[in-house]
Amino acid sequence: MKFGVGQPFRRVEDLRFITGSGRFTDDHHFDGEAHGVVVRAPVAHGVIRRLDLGTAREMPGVLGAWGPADLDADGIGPLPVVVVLDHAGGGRMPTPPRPLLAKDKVRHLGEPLAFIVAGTLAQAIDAAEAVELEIEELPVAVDAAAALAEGAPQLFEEAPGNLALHFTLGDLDAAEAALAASHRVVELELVNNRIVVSSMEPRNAIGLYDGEADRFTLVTGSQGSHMIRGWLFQPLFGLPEEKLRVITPDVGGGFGMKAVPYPEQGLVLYAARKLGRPVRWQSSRSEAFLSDTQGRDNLSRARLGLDAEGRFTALKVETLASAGGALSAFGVYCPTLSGPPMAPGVYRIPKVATDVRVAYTNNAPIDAYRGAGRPEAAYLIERLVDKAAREAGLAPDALRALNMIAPEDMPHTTDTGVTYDSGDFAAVMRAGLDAADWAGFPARRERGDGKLRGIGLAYYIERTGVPGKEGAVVEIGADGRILLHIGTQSTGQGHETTYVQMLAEQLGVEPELITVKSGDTDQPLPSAGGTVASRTMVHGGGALKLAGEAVIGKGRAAAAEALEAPEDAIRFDDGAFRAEGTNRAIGLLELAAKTGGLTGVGDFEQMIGTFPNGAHVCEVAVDPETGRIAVERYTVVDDFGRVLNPLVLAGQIHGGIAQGIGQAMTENTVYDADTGQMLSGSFMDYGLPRADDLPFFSVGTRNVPCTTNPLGIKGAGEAGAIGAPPAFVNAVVDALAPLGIAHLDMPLTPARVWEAMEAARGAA
Ligand code: SMO
Repeated sequence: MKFGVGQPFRRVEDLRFITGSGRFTDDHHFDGEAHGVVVRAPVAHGVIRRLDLGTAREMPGVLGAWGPADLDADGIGPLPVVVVLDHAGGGRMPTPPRPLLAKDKVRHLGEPLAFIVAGTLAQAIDAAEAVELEIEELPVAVDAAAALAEGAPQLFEEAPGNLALHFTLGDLDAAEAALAASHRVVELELVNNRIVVSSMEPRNAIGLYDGEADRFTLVTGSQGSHMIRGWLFQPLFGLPEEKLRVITPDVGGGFGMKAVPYPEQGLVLYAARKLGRPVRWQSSRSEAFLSDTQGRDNLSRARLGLDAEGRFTALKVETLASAGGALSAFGVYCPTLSGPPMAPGVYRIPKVATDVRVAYTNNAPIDAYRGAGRPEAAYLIERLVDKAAREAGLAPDALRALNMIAPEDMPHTTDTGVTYDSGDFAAVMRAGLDAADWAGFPARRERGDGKLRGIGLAYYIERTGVPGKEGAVVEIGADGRILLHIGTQSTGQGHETTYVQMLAEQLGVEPELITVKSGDTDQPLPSAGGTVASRTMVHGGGALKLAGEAVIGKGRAAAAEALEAPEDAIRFDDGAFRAEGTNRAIGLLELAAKTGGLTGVGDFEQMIGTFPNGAHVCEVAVDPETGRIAVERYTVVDDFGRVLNPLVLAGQIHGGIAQGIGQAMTENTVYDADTGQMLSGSFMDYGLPRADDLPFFSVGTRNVPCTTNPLGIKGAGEAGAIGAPPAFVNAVVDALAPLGIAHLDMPLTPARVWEAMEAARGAA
């Protein structure tokens, strides 16, 4: 089947996107709509002495202006915190409330202070500038180490010492003892740099209120309309969630950042009810830098023990992580529940323990970013193993092969309590090395052009999937059109294509007949979980399969009647029902026309994650004069269990690698340590990677089917961003090793590399 599962079926959504006919939130307009602007904190830490909206309210065109006291008076609650844990030593972590508009104090630059709505955007901006504001500035702490230091400025009264959460995993003493008994201990301290998520489409929200029905509608770019409704509405408005319909149309990038609720989504709903007219808010790029949740931002010290043969004995990690100046929905999730369990990577390590302190800091809240903790874990272990190989005088691939969990050990439960169901890491690594011509690198290293060349290998594994349900409904109309309702949300990945492909194959129909609908809480779905953690094809694909089976089941009953044969004699294949032992048959679509339509519902639950894994091999050339790095070759071989569409998959891997190399080479969120002002607040200062920073990628798979979901697949959305940073940094360190450089912290900008080379040359 030319469009069947496994085929490189071209993306069905691209015509719409590349011809400008996508329909994003900002493309939606409503009669009588008004424009909202958020007044934001111009300082990173301070006491609000005065917030006077009087002048702003008198400005031309202004319809309303609200501050925190107005929200309080109307009983609007704070944003919810979804992940709340106990401290390692006991006692619940504090959850200081995060109101939609800051009360009394501001704790990060760009924190919302007031919401102004006017007839035009220009009027709202003018009025926002007329807000009278006095903030008494306080000293700041913009990273976790500074925030946890003695005498650091205190952000929240509820969190003494700025400690958001103290988290441990594993037996710290046992790991320490195992390290002490090791033949060799390799130590590494590294930074995982803070990243601005940089979605192509900045955030947005349009609020509508129907007074007669007493019902709200929110149009907003998100990673799942149901998810946002569940987390946002009840906590804020205290109303049952049926009172809110959330619509998410086309979305230009989410990457975890749009999985969480934001103040502005509540503000437009609040203002819409106050004014009785639609209120829209669209983030500018500058606001996105200040107010989107950001990713990563932690500092780790890790020690890996080896025995005399090079076998790993123990791993101990101590991490300081930033939460930012407010707790986002999953604020503490990435450095605790998500990253540390994956610390051992693909290796047999008998004792693994992690100690994490998450701190409040005077900058944007931290939350999920493509991989959400697993990239941090992979970066750490893969840098550490590379350093161990160098110190032990072993080849990096040989040391990895020696320690990899073997296929015959599957399922394997790590000392961190994670069970890998399947995988053949050594074989996939070998395939990656072969594809990259690893063995041929020595001949490529010296080319007489003065460049310092290096090759880097990283073998990542990650855990996908937030446990839970996903529903799907397949409606075959009497007109032969097929509608698939699903609750996952594409933010550009190409879900429509893959779903169409899967359903077309299952039903034996032409793909053109199928339309995919998602992003509306009014859809008739039994459940909906949204798109996070590379879960869409496992969860949504599972739901689709069940819904397809259900519609075929209904068809079989109807076919039995139409063909005058017992139901158990009806076979379905290639789009038609046939009565066994006869020549009678009826097509699925013909049957739908006859019966006035067929509907099938699937509700799929998956509580176990999948473990995609693979080898990334990167080759770089460092200019010894300028420190500029050219990525010359990049090769990946992944294990995704089973490939649904190699084109869509390659797109995911390409984007992931770009984000991973971006973090490792050019991207860095910088806040001034003295003032908390953002020094990287635009794309002039923040180095998003450009096309010419990246080579063509060679991507391939060597799949080992996943045993814990019916499709046998492993989630692929985040994988590229997880393998890339360690492969890239390992390559650069390989290039610079002759100078005696053993580690460099991301991002490896020309300035940073040049400084390191200068220091090394000076020391030599
Ligand atoms: S970083 Mo993702 O959307 O779980």
